[in-house]
Amino acid sequence: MKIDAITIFPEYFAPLQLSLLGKAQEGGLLSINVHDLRAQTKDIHHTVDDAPYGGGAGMVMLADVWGNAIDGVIEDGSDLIILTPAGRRFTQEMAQELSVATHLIFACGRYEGIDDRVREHYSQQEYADRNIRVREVSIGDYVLGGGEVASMVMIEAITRLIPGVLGNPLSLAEESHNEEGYLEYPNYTRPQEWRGIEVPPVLLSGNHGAIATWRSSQARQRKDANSN
Ligand code: JF8
Repeated sequence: MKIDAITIFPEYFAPLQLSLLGKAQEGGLLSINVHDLRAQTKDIHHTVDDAPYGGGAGMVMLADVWGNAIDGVIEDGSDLIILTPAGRRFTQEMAQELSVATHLIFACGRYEGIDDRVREHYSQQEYADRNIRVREVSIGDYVLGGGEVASMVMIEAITRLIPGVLGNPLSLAEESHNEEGYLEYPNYTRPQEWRGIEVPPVLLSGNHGAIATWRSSQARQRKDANSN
């Protein structure tokens, strides 16, 4: 999988070179390239924004600068992901869908976001004919200062599903047993007693049936207790 992220703050993406993602890139399973949007500007002030038509607070990012940046990376089969609080909610299901993509482009806006003609342009039939899909995505119902952190959340959730990127492939097989794709029961490791609190005895019983039953019951209780 190839990932291109376009941003006015490339330094935000430094953590993607660490840990398992760094290893995956060294191994050639994955390549992540971060692009400075300002490299596409032609004026002396490297302008990326302007006041909104119709008035209102804040600034809107320029369609032409974004168009030039995206044109520089887009190819047949690309998925163009535009981060916006108004987008479709990012879920584990969407992560699974995107984990089989060949090329993801993350457009990370700032200010009041990107001129909507960018979304409209790359949604046109000529791009659809090249198997290019545009999605507006939000990672959740809260307001961030820009798309950078949201895109890193998505990159972590998506890339860990690529075979060989996650350290331990068995944990993925186990995850697939529940539809949400994560383990929701409480976990324990040594010591057996810590600050007067014992590990639940069933986990030491060696009875794998009883352990599975206890874990699903705990998962249910925990889900109920945390349901909004
Ligand atoms: C932004 C550009 C977002 N869940 C989310 N909350 N806020 C954002 C977001 C994304 C892009 C921009 N402000 C300016 C906020 C996502 N994804």
